[in-house]
Amino acid sequence: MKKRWLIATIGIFTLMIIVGGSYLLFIRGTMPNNKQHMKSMMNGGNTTTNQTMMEGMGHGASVDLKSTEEKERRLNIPKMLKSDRETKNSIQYTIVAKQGETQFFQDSKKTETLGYNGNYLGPVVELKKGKMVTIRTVNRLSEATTFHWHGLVVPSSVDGGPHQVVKAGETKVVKFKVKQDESTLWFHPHPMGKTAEQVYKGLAGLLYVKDEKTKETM
Ligand SMILES: [Cu+2]
Repeated sequence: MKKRWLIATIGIFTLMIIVGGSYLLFIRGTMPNNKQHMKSMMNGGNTTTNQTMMEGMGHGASVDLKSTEEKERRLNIPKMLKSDRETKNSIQYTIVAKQGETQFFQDSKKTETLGYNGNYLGPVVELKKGKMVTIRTVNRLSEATTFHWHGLVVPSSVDGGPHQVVKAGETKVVKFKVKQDESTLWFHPHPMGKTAEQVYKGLAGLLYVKDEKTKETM
């Protein structure tokens, strides 16, 4: 029981770091591009102060805001995952956990990362209340993983806890019905002793549950 809480706490902190980091990259990416805003900021104080302020908000790494890449960095908004097949009452997806490489800074070495259907992080998986969902989970990592649907109301037999291992190279199919109201959830691995590492290397994706009240804005 203690271990489960420990794993849950590590998972939540890791998510906070990923979300917080993305938000800071977003702030850094958009602010220098907003010339008017930037100009007024510069007029209101000296560059060093603003730069130090912005660096102080971040993760401590000193980044030269003058570099073009920093000025043009944009939040990497995850793509919607295309379904393999969709009918009125059912939808099918394929989610592949794989190794990849990501270059986080200009001139930096590429970092070994993990991702779902890509090099880093994962897509948005849209689910609709009342529909049967079939997900083909594919493990292309060199180690075991699981596919856990965090916050989704599903039977434990398909929830991808540490006991539902998908070995390296294996594919497993899970099926469940979406029974909850609209919500924003996420999916991530939950293997014994490896959850935190796999998540902070990039295995995390979004689940959007829609229902009849959901307002379509996209
Ligand atoms: Cu979780």
